[in-house]
Amino acid sequence: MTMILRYSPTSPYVRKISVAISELGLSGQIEHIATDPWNPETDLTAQNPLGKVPALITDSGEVLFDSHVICEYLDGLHRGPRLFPPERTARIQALQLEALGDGVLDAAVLAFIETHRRPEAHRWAVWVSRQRAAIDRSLAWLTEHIDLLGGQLHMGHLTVGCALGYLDFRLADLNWPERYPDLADWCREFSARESMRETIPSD
Ligand SMILES: N[C@@H](CCC(=O)N[C@@H](CS)C(=O)NCC(=O)O)C(=O)O
Repeated sequence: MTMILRYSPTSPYVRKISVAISELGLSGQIEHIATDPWNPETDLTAQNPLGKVPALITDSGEVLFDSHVICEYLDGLHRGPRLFPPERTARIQALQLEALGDGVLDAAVLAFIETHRRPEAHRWAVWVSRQRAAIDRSLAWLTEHIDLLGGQLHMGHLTVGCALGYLDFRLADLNWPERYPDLADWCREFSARESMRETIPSD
């Protein structure tokens, strides 16, 4: 069985998939197609109407997006412990943490685009501050709920790990590890996983 992952190497949402693939032992079943979603000529839009990566083409030709849906699909293809726990309370906790990690990523991507991609004359400082404030509140929330980051690996842990990694990659000036040392300790330990080490983003 071979699936195709349309990816960009710096996308943190793609990193979620790559970490999941590694953790689930599915690496041998995935072919990769590098895709620049910002290229106006891209054929990605024919497969994902949103024009975003990641997109996964299953072995039956079905196209799946976004990162949550793809991970849930991959989680149904193996026999090991689930990234999406079946038991209700554990599942809601995992989904909640995944939503928080995705929200941090959304805010970080918006702030990065506003600061580095938008023409200078059109940049809106209030918008950037709003995104950075959302990130800060989320890191404070994670620190208050640090216990949720323990236990059996699930999708929430994986997404928070990718989100914190993206902050280091794109918003290093936030200096978040200094301000949230408990979270930084967790992140250091989590980032030592093989799946995280083999997916470190670079330009
Ligand atoms: N919610 C989506 C977000 C995907 C996303 O925003 N991907 C970015 C790359 S980091 C993208 O393709 N952006 C192109 C665009 O917004 O047009 C997911 O979880 O997969």
